[in-house]
Amino acid sequence: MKKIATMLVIAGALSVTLSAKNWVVDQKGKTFIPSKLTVHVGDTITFKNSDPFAHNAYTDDEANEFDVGMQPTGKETHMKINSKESFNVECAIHPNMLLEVTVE
Ligand SMILES: [Cu+2]
Repeated sequence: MKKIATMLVIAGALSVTLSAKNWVVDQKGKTFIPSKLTVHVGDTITFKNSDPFAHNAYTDDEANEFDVGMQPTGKETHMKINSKESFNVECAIHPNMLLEVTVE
């Protein structure tokens, strides 16, 4: 009986782990690639920087608050989706950069 309960706990933990996805967004040519993402709560987004200069991705959304700060070439940063609220990510250095994140 105890063994079955343990197995159920493991199966439950596994399904949570498998359903959370990591999405990769590159910053290249002063553009977020891709520029649109559809994600779920619990997912993470990895921001890369392939440009030869720094970026500073951030969002004003309060529920999914996030500010990378200065991100030099080659450095990766991560954000976790905490709330079911769609938001935009912008770059504090390059005002034309826009990433639209839809949270389902
Ligand atoms: Cu930038």
